[in-house]
Amino acid sequence: MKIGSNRGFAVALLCLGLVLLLAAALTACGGTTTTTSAGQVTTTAGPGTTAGPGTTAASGGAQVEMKSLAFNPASVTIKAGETVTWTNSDSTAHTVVADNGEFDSGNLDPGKTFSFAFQTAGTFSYHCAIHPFMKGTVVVQ
Ligand SMILES: [Cu+2]
Repeated sequence: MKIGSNRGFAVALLCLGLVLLLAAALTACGGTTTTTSAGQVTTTAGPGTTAGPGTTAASGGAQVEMKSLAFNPASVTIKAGETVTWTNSDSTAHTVVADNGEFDSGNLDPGKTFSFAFQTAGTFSYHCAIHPFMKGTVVVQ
């Protein structure tokens, strides 16, 4: 009875050991796979549009992207005193010029930004001097 008991205990220990070993092996395997795919996803998504909306929410005012020969969004609404920042995400230079001449960014090469603070309420139309068909509107409340 004493021998049988010891033997059962040994078998139980062996089983436990095997289970732990298996669990460790599975965990290690799963962990490696997850890390690899997560790293790839992060690298791919990095230069994407994820940062855009986050920046917009944090700064107040508004962000406008110049991409594919267009202002995006074409119309933004802000409060008086807030700033609109234009970012050239295109592969060619653009400008941001108020139709009423109130502001003129000059040439914005790819990657450059231009900001303008709107102090008075109203609707302000602007365009790109290089591509006159690029038009946008800032509504200041
Ligand atoms: Cu342009």
